[in-house]
Amino acid sequence: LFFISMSISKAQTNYTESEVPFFEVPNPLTTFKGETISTNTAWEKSRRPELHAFFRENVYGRVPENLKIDSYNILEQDHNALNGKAKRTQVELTFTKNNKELSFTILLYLPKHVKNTAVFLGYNFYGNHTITEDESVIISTAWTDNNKEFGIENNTLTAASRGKRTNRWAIDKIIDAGYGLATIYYGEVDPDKNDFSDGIHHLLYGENQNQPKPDEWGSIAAWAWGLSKAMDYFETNPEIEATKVIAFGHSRLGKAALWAGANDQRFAGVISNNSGCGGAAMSKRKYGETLAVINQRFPHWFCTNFKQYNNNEEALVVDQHQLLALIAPRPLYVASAEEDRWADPRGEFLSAKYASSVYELYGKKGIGDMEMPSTNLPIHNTVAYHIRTGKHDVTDYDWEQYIKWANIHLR
Ligand code: GTR
Repeated sequence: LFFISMSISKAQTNYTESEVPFFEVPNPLTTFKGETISTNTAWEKSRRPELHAFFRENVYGRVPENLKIDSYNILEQDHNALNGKAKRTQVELTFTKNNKELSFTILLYLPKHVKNTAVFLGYNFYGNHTITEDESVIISTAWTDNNKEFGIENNTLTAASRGKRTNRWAIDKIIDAGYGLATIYYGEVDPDKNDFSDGIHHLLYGENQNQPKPDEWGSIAAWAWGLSKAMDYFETNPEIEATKVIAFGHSRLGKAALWAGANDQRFAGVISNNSGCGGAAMSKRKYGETLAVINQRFPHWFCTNFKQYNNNEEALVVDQHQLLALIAPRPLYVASAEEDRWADPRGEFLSAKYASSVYELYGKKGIGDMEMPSTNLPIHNTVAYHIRTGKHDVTDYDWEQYIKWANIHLR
């Protein structure tokens, strides 16, 4: 089924730059009523709120109620993890509402030689146990997609996939650089399927409600919510410098990280790794994945209201660079990969570029140039960007850049 739907969508996919339609880029600094914004105070008072509200009600969907952590429970802890250089904690957060319950587990590694640690926080796709060979990492019992490569059958995670994604998580580099790493299996917050009877959504339904209302959260907003709840926990943990937590995410989880950073200004920065359509890439370019395609294949990701823009990008009064602008003045890193045309690398770059006018209101350096930098030649301003060689993935090269950039802008 996957291949059939891929071939249908690929057939309609535009990968030719000269066929990108002409459109006017919605100006982050002009309000919906046409007023010009020229100070950061005016941005924060009028423009930022109206843009944020637009994305909340028409793109990702609003969170019906802000649940607090009911309890947190340290499931496991080891002061000599990763050959003695890190402290490992596995902490479970539990939420209850309407006699229903949801729990998810944060796997946290903190370098032993650093106090008040800055942390990279990001979801993983196939369970915390996939990101490391560390035998003590608990295997999630949450629903997962079947995957032959990872030996996943019956939608259940097993030890067969332990360590299968170590390539995407440069844990040693992160710890050696003095940062902590926190990760969560995204399926524990909301299983990634078009089914709203599970995950966090169903805890918050009103009477007779069985799916979110048109302006209420899809899965991306639910995942973003989970990152904020992890932040609630970090604020209670004295070993973590909660004012220095960077939300990180790859692909769909990069979309979630961006939305988390836009919603929750406690995040010190955001890294979008190959987030593409509905993430960093500009929708109006219709290059690679389009709104119609993403909303068809993943009807549960965005809110129902967003579907009115399928094959109708012209009607959008915003574009994704304005999502990025909501993160200003905090450091923002947008990363692309050369072969990842589906995610529209140029559209991701232009988004970072067009968000930069808002950063400049704060005296921060964004992306100055309209030309993309050469491959593997990163720009490490407050708004950072690189395009590396290779495919849709997270590599050591990516992490090396994130660490260098965090050293400049977070320390
Ligand atoms: C693709 C989807 C992309 C991206 C990716 C991923 O199938 O079309 O938008 O989110 O999945 O998350 O790996």
